[in-house]
Formats: sequence, C-alpha cells, structure tokens
Amino acid sequence: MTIEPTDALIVVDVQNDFCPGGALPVPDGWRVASPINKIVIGFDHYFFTRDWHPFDHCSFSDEPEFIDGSWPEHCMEDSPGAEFLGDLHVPSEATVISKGMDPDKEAYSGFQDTDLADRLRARGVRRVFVCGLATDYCVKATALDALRLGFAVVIVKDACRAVDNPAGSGDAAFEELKNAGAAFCKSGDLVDE
Ligand code: VGL
Ligand code: ZN
Repeated sequence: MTIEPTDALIVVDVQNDFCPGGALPVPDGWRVASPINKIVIGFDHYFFTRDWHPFDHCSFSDEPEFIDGSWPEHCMEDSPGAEFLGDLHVPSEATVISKGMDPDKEAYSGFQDTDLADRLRARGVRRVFVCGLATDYCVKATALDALRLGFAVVIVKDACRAVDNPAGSGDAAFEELKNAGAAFCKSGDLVDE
C-alpha cells in the first residue's frame, strides 16, 4: 500500500489516561505507540486528536460503569493524564486537535465541534488513515464521521486498541466500520521493514 500526498494520518487520543496507570486504561493501549511511530513520518499530513475535558464534563461519574456516558474523570485539560503518551512520537509539524471541551456534550469524534475537516480539505486530503484509542469509541466515531464527510478511510488495525467492554465491542466496531465503507491495513503495509 502506497501513501499518497493526498493521504493524512489521524492519530486518535493516545494519551496517558487511556494507557495502563491512567484513569481510563484501555487494555494494552500503550502498544499502539510503536506502530504509530513507525508510520507517521511516511505521511505528508498528520493530525493528533486529544480528549480535552473541563473538570465538570458530563461523562464523568463517581461510580463509572466504563460504558458510554459513564466514565471516571479522565483527560482533564492541562492535567498529566491528558498529555500524549511519552512513548508516542508527536512530530513538531503535527496538528493537535482538542475535543470534548464543552462540559455538556460528549464528543468522541475528532471532527465534532473542531476544524479538522476544514484543515484536511485545505490541504487537499482525500483519504485518512485512522488509528489510536479507543477502537470502540473515539477511533470508531472519528472514522465514521470521516466517511460521512466524504473522505476515504483506512483503519490501521494493529495501531488501535479497544476498551472492549463488553468483550467483543472492539471487533464489533471494526465490523461496523467495514460495513460503513472503511478499508483496513496493518502498519507493516505502510513501511519497508
Ligand atoms: C474515549 C471514552 C471516553 C476515547 C474518550 O478516546 O475513545 N473513550 N472518552
Ligand atoms: Zn472522554
């Protein structure tokens, strides 16, 4: 698979709180850093989204169920948990997209209330490769929005990890994305190894 100048990489929410030791750890979440570091510089355009919540965000619960709408406090703006994972290489030319900043609204997608679509179009991007955390929430929502907005979408499967609660929701998300028109690849398909 060849990366074209009209391709962009979207790295979704690879932040401390979504990795082991964080507030909302995605199983094996840290493992996405290595494949992402391997592929990022092959792209002419890369965007890194981050969950960036105010302290009173509506998804925060004192008794979290770890399902949609009921999460522990996580990725509070400017907190250590909201920082990108230390192992992740974020190139200095990367565009960082913050989302979930409205206390009253959940925002899983990197396109929701952001200028991501405009920025992609301004650069002539036609296809986006999507990866990161978590497969069954923010990766899925971001990729579905990209498809709706008219971008071709490729999911870099080994560079994604799921919350997977209930078990199987990560695979179900891949299935839903396939049915919506997404294609799939592995990080190794994008680099000479
Ligand atoms: C996410 C749960 C809550 C994600 C964000 O990045 O997938 N999941 N907030
Ligand atoms: Zn969140």
